[in-house]
Amino acid sequence: MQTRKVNDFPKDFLWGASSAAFQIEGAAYEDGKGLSVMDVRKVKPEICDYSVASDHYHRYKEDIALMKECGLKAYRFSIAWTRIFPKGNGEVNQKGVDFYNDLINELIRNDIVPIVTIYHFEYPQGLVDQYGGWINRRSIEDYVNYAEFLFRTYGDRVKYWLTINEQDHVVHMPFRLGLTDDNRKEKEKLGFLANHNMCVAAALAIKKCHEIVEGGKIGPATCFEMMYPTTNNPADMLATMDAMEIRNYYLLDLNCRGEYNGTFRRYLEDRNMMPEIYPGDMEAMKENRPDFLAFNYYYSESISANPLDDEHEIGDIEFKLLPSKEAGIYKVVKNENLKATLWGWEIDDTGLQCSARLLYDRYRLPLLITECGFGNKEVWPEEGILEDDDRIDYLSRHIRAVKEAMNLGVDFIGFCCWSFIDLISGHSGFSKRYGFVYVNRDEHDLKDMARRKKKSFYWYKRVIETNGEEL
Ligand code: BGP
Repeated sequence: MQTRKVNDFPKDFLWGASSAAFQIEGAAYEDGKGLSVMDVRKVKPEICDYSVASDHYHRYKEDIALMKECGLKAYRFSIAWTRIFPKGNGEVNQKGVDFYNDLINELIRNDIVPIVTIYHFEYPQGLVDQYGGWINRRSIEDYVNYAEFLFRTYGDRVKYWLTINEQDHVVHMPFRLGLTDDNRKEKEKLGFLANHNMCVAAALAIKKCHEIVEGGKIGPATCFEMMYPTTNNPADMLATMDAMEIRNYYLLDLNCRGEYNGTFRRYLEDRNMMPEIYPGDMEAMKENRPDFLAFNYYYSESISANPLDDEHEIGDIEFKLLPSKEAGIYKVVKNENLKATLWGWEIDDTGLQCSARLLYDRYRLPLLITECGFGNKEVWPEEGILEDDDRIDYLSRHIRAVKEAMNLGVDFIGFCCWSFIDLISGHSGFSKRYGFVYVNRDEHDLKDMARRKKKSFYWYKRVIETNGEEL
């Protein structure tokens, strides 16, 4: 809806940026850190591994000084579970504990609010080796103990906590559970078992946070893919509603309402994928509601009906990393109205406004954008600075979408761009950059790792200075 006036951002809006430990820190084998599933994952030879990343572990002070210069109000980062508990449980690694104490103190000294993700993809390989990881009930206790340790150690200074990053992606990507990539159909079933255990674990961590951290706020950080019916054929609308339930809302309904919604329950039962629910599981979720809902938003999807045919039966799924086609339910198709990034992610700021309004309508929780950004191939020019106008355009539109959603009553806490400095992409190594600050390294040539401010750095600084007036 267009209105005569669009309200300003509130004064305490958290202008921030995001990262994840394994993508930024490096020092993967230093100071007692244990191995995570990301460390042991075999990457394609043309792509770098996570061992050095952006070397933030050694250069965090320099990076925080740049954040301060840019005017960041908040920094969302994750704690590497295996720096704290190298095997996932048992002995604590003091050097890891010290690192995050130093990082948090440095942020606070620079007036930057720390927002901490407890677990961002890097599940301890030790727990997979001990008992299979998330697919075993024992995982619940180990996650809760780890979270409790963080609350007791850092909770005096960290007031914003995120339980699990993109649990929905973990569910559908076996390697993130420490499982092999073969037999994806069977892995879907295990994924939903892991999902249940993660939901119980997150709910119990919320309880602990509320008990331990004075003034603490905690919520999930999900990935929300806005979905549109491709045509006005009612069958496409139905397919879109189904896809939204089984790809987006299934998890948030568990996290925020403590329920398996009707469509999702039927979906799981029909495919013999319903996990066993133990006494107290659903109560734990119902009784421990998050304080806010964080979400990562990059693109939208166009959905068409996908009726069963002679070649496909119920349960047949095709993946493009995530499920992209399910027989008898839906398929993702190209949206002819949108441009896309080099990786085919369709750029859609309107989709962000739609997502925010749908989420706020359904859960009535304050929202926080924990990731939003534009990945690109970039080379620092011989003269001048890198002019990343596409990134500026992308972010400017998406921030405006948040402003417009707020104008219509949606409650937002802040906006964290992905990312502040260049870091390793989840699937495309160092060739897909997201930062306001260029890190001088290539896929395999580490060069000098110097930090260089791109044009977007100055743009974001101005956005923050004007509290979103100048976009
Ligand atoms: C999200 C993850 C991040 C980050 C981002 C960009 O799914 O939470 O860790 O990687 O996506 O994705 P990519 O790096 O694949 O472009």
